[in-house]
Amino acid sequence: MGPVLRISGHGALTITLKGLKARQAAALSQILPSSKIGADPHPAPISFQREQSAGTVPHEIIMTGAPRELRRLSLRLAEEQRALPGLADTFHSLLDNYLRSDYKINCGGMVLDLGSRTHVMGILNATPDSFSDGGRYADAESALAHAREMAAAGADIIDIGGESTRPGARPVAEEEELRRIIPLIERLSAELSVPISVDTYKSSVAKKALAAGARIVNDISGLRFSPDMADVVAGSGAAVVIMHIKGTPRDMQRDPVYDDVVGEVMACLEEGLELAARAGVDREKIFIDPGIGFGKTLEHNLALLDRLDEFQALGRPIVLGTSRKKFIGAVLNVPAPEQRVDGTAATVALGIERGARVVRVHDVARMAQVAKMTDAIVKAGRTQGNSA
Ligand code: HH2
Repeated sequence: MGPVLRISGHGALTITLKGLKARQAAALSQILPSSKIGADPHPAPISFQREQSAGTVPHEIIMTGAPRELRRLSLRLAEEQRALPGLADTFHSLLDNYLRSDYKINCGGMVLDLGSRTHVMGILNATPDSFSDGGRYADAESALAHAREMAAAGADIIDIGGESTRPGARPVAEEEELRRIIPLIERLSAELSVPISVDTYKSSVAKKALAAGARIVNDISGLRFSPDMADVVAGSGAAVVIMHIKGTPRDMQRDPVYDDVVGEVMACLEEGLELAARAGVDREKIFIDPGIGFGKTLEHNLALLDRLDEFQALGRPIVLGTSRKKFIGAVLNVPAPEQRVDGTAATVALGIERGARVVRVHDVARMAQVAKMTDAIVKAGRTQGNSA
């Protein structure tokens, strides 16, 4: 029998440093080969690649290595403060954020331990026109029954919405949105032991929902559509989901264009985090969400999913909302949303592997199983020593 060769991409991370000045790139190039040295008898080396750029063009360095080796490199960089000021801190916090999984979110007094397992957010659309389940839970009794059923099936959060934000949807008047959701929030927050989240971008609705017992504000506009939404959240002690959208539900699917969809969505979420910070929202209460289907083509959605792990660099837990969405129907050629459950399962499993900590889904019982199975696999990988 000949030699056995094995290769695996598992456990290696790639860090790209852009915009370096020539002397910084030169200083880093000096350090990088020597960062192979370590106490480990079989250190995984850091490989690096320096983009050759002429004159004043910023340099780029791409490093690939095991998390433990990159951590060692960050210590080595700290010794080079003079040549590379601030780089060690940035590098260190980037790694910390990327590898962090111990999030505990205090939602108005109820704590979600996201480090223990992936959490499932069950969708309750109290609307006549949602893309997948519009009209099914428009009357209070069926909505309450469905929420109870989702909680019993393993939902960790119940997300209640009174306005569809599907592509092309028109806004609903505030009074109508309140009429649809407030009685449900009052009943369910008193009855269930899981937090209730309110899916709204209107600060006036969020305020009343929080008073009625909601503990999370899920804002598809990332605090942008209502100027005082961040203030409402800050003053309440509630947690908040900052989601990315390009445009408004009405116009978002009219030919959305990005140069670099992941980079642009990340930058927008970062701005949302800054906006929240300025209003005094506790950063430890914030979830981020790339907003699958909100101003994105099929290719954009697939790229966001494939590179979802990059959002971990923002240091906040990722919510992923792919459930039954149109891009799944486009890939599988399945027009009926309720027949997109297997496709949803694929996105949930892959999303968790890429770092999603909360999955927002219609089919709670089935996706809770998918999440549990995926968690077990991911955990097995971690205990085999891929962590830093
Ligand atoms: N997607 C929808 C609504 N709210 N919130 C977050 N955080 N992430 C999402 O991806 C997301 C969301 C759209 O789905 P749905 O509620 O099922 O449909 P509709 O807007 O038609 O009610």
